[in-house]
Amino acid sequence: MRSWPTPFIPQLPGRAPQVRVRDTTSGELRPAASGPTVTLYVCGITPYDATHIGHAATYVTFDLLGRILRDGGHSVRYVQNITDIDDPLLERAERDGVAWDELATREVALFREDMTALAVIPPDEYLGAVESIPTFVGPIEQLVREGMAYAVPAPDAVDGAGGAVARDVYFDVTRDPAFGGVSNLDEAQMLELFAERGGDPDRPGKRHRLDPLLWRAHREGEPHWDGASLGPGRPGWHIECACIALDHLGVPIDIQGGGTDLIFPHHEASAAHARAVSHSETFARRYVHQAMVGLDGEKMSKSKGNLVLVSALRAEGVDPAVIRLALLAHHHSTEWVWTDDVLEEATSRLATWRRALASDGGPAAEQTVEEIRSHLADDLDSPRALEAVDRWAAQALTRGGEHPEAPRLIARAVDALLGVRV
Ligand code: 5CA
Ligand code: ZN
Repeated sequence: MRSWPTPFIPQLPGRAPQVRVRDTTSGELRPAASGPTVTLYVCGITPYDATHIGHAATYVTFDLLGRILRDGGHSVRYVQNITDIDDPLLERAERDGVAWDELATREVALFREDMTALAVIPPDEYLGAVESIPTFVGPIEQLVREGMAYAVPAPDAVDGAGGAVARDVYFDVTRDPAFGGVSNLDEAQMLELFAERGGDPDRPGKRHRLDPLLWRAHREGEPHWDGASLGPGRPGWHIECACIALDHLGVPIDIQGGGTDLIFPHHEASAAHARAVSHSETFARRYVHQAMVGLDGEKMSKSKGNLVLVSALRAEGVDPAVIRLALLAHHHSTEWVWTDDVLEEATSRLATWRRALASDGGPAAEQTVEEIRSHLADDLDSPRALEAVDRWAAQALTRGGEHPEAPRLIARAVDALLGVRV
C-alpha cells in the first residue's frame, strides 16, 4: 500500500544518548535499541472512520521514538499495517450503505493526509491486510499441521467443496506455555478483555474460551479469499500483524508499538502466533504502549463516536504544528483528556516559540538541544522537552542574547527531534 511523503529532517550537530523506553511487559525502563538498526512494528488503523486525536497521539509517539533513535545514529526499519478487512469495517459499511473497500480506501487516504500534515515520518513498509492475505494462509496451515491450531465446524458458513461443512480455524492457547507473558494478566482479566475487544469466548466447539480466531470461513454476504486447504474465508485479526511483522522485519523485532487498548488480546495473541509460526522464543524485545486519550470522560473511540478528528481541526484552520504540540505536551504513558484548553495552550506556545525564533540572535542553544535530546531519550518525555524550549524562548524574548546562530539551531532541533516546524 502506498504510504505518504517523508518530511524533511534537518541534521543536527552531536547525537542523542542511548534511548530508553518503558517496556509494558517488564514495567521497566529498558534500552530501545539492540543494535545499529532498530526494527519497529506499530499497529495501524482500522479504516472505518477518520483519524482522531487518540490515533494521532499513538503515531506521533512512535514518530518521536523514530526521530530520537535516528538522531542517536540508528537506522530505523518501520513497518505498519492497515486492518482493511474486519467486522467493524463491514458493520460501518453496511450501516452507511457504502462498499466496505471503498470506505477503507477513503479513510486510508484521509489518514495519509493527516499523517503528512502532522509531519509523521512514514513507515518503510505500509501493508494492508487484504493485499497480504496470501501470505497468511501458509502460516495458518502450518499451525494446523503442527497441532497449534484446530478447525471448528461452521454450519452457518457457505459449504465447502462437495457440500462439506466449512470450518473456522482457532489457535490453541493451551499449546503455548508462554501465553499471557506479554500482558501479565490473570485469566479472569484476560477473559473480560477478550470479550470486550473482539474475541468470541462463547463460540461453541472452541477448546479454550481464550482461543483466538485465525481463519473465518466464508459467510454469505461477506467478502472472502482463497484459503487453500483452509477453504475460502478471511483472516483473524492477530495473525495479520504477526505475519506482516515476521515477513517484513523477522524475529525478534525490537519494538512492538500501539495503544494500551491493544495489550490484550491483540499483542498477546499476535506474539503467540508469531512465536509459534517462527519457532522462536521471543517475538518482540520491547512493548511500548501509548496511553488512551479521552474526550468527555471516556476513551476516544470510533465505536463510541466521541471523536475529535484531526481532519476536522485542520478544516477549522488549526495549524497542524499546534495539533502536534498539543499531543507532545502529554507524556505517552499518561492518560489524558482532550479539551479546548489543550488546544489554546499549544496555540500560545507555538506563537511564543515563533516570536523567539524570529529574532536575529538569542541565548546559546547547545545546552537546550542537549536537554531536548536527553528528555526524549528518557522514555520519550516530550512534556519536559517542550519545557526546555519554553525556557530558551522565554530568555530570548526577555533578555535577548548575543548568539546569532542560536535561533536557527533551536528551530532545526525542534523540527528534527519534535517534528514541529516553526
Ligand atoms: N487496526 C488495529 C490495530 S492492528 C487498531 O487498533 N486500529 S484502530 O484504528 O482502532 O487504532 C489505531 C491505533 O490507535 C492503535 O495503535 C490503537 O491502539 C490506537 N488508539 C486507538 N484509540 C486510541 C485512543 N483513544 N488513544 C490513544 N491511542 C488510541
Ligand atoms: Zn495490530
